[in-house]
Amino acid sequence: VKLRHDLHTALNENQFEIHYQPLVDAVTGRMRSVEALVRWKHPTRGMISPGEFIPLAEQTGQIIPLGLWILKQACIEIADFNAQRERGLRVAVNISSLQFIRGGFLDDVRRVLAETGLPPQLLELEVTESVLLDGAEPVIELMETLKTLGVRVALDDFGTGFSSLSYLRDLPTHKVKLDRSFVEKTTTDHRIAAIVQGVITMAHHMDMIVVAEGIETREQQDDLARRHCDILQGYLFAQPMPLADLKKLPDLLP
Ligand code: G
Ligand code: G
Ligand code: NA
Ligand code: MN
Repeated sequence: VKLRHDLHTALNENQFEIHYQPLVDAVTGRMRSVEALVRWKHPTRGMISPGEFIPLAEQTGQIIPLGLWILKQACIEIADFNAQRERGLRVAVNISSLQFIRGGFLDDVRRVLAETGLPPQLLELEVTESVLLDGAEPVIELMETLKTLGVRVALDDFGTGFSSLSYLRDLPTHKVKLDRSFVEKTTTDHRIAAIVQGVITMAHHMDMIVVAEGIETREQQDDLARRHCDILQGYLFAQPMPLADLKKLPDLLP
């Protein structure tokens, strides 16, 4: 109850910060993009996980201003990061379903890109299957419009919801992120391995890129690379980190 109240002042008092976790090319090992993950530095409780406060912000409606702040801050910071490099790093921002399906989101994206100068091609939005709960058509339309802007959409936590296959069929997404609950078990459970292989093959036939999340061991890295997964993400390569640390990171990981 207290936390819910604190959330209101947290934005005004600048208590949020964004950490970035690298995603690496499965073949070359090079960092190609980062995922923005919000953190709350609570004045008395210390770091609070988004797993705790994002659902709360969704309940209170605070997710709308908070989500906009995260989107803009991530674009500002990665545009700043890119100003010192030859090749642009892409940033993936998690978008709550409530934020994504709300009228006005498209305008927010356009405005943030214009204000921050980040090229649309360097912005990716991560949404989960739950964006479809209130109907697919407006979501498909929004994704098509984003695509014409040059902004990509990735389907996050793939495999944890239901009807995943029809979502894959209907949504104009560019990328699927295999949930880490699958990655965890590909090397030990042959049925999970079959699903993972099937999703990768299917996604490739639909010209989609596949990301495996939660890679923690060499064995998982080798296994997913052998299955032609395109991009890998996980503690094996790097934890989410503040922008200052990201700036010190080598291009080739680990
Ligand atoms: O970073 P961590 O593993 O603690 O994140 C926990 C959960 O919070 C994940 O499901 C992640 O997608 C979500 N999350 C992290 N950052 C953001 C964000 O900026 N916006 C939204 N909507 N969700 C986020
Ligand atoms: O729901 P989403 O996929 O956005 O969640 C991302 C969350 O997963 C982040 O909170 C991030 O900290 C966490 N994460 C990233 N890599 C790993 C990993 O290798 N292992 C585990 N257990 N969690 C990870
Ligand atoms: Na995500
Ligand atoms: Mn995920």
